[in-house]
Amino acid sequence: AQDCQVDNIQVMQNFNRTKYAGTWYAVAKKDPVGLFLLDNIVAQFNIAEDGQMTATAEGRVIILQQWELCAHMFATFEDTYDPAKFKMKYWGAAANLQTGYDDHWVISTDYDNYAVHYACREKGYDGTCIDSYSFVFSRHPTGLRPEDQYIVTQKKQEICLLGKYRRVHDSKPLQNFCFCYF
Ligand code: DAO
Repeated sequence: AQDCQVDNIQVMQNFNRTKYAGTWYAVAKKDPVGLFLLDNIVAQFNIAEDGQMTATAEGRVIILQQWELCAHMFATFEDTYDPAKFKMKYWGAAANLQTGYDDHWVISTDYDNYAVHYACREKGYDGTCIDSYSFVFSRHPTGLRPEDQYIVTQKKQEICLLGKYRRVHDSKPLQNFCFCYF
């Protein structure tokens, strides 16, 4: 059983950022307080020659309570003592989009099919997370393969977020909404 202490969350062992690079489609998301990215979320991770990780991402957002648009986001990652734990600075291509500085932890990935991401924005006095968000990513725009469901469900449970995700890949066909492709 897990104690839900943020400090005790197990992340990916021997994380290899080069194998993680490339395109990931979000298939499920646990939202933070002040939800931003709704669905049709695609992230592209890049590793520079000096090893620095950056990302671009796009997704459907609603700004000013009514305007639906495709947000184009940028992120740079700072390394920490753990190769699977980064600090992520992010901002939007347009001024009305969200900016921030979040954790970006890779909980589990096989690099070729699935990845489970986690970010805790605020820890409570008891050490558990009171404002987290998490993406389940797939390499495939069609979603997770059935054989990856078990490990993903197990990881959701380990980070104490089982049952808190919504599906985000099929609310609108990817090809029809965000056409600002990489
Ligand atoms: O959608 O409510 C939310 C939180 C996510 C904000 C961060 C999005 C921009 C950076 C994406 C990089 C890859 C995950």
